[in-house]
Amino acid sequence: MEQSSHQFMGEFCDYQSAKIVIIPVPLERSTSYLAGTAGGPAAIIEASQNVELYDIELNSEPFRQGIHTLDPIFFAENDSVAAAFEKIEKCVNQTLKDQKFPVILGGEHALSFPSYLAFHNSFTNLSVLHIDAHADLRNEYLGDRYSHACVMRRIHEKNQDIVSIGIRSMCAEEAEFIDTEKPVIYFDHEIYQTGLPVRKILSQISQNVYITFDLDGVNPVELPSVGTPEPGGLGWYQLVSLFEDLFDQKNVVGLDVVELKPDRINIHSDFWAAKMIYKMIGLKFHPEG
Ligand SMILES: [Mn+2]
Repeated sequence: MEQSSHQFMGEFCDYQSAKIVIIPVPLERSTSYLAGTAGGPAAIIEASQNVELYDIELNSEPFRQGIHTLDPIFFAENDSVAAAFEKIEKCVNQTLKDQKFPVILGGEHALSFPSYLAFHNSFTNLSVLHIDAHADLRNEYLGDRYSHACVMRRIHEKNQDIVSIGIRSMCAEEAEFIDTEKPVIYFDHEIYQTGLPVRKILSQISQNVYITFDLDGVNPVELPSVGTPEPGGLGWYQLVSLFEDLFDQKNVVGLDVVELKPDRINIHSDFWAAKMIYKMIGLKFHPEG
């Protein structure tokens, strides 16, 4: 395998032989507080060059399953939302047609809607595991129905089979929606009290799972490089143990990791994201799992 710094984990595998396809999606159009998520995919790929190929807990080198990194999806400045979303959905759809395990790197959380649509049209019995500080259930935000702040509302319109974890910030409209629609949400303050009830969570998830992972769900002390660093949040080992059981018991069909807003000071955030993605790939293709 040839080395390449544009490849996730620095390991090149041709598309045909790869089981995993990394899709960089530098979408940034509706970020509300701090800008910079367009740089997320490149920062994750750069940081991944320094993640060890060997995983201690898995006692394996997950890259050997074959990871192919696509060129970043190109967005023109005058692309409409519809045009941008179509590019994303098409690209994800192609990888699913080709029987790959897609890993989508954001970019802002809005991209999870078109990405999810590709999975929605390819799988039945599909749940969405949503990790986030925010409910993202607004019907519209600043007049925009396709804002990052509305992404779970749009997904909910397609599929109510959603479990959200780590939520610790939302508006009154969202609270009302939750009261009426009763989506499954594990609020961060509840997790703080009781721990993460992994068994219960898994019992609420269907056999096929799409993960949408907004990195601001993580404690910002561990991972500060996000647009809206909310106090509280999930920790590395909490998430790793959730993922261990999830990947073991369910069929995770793909995932996105979004909202990294890289800066040169908090470079450990990029590393956190890269290592977690590699961990999830390892758990997906674990020889014994
Ligand atoms: Mn968020």
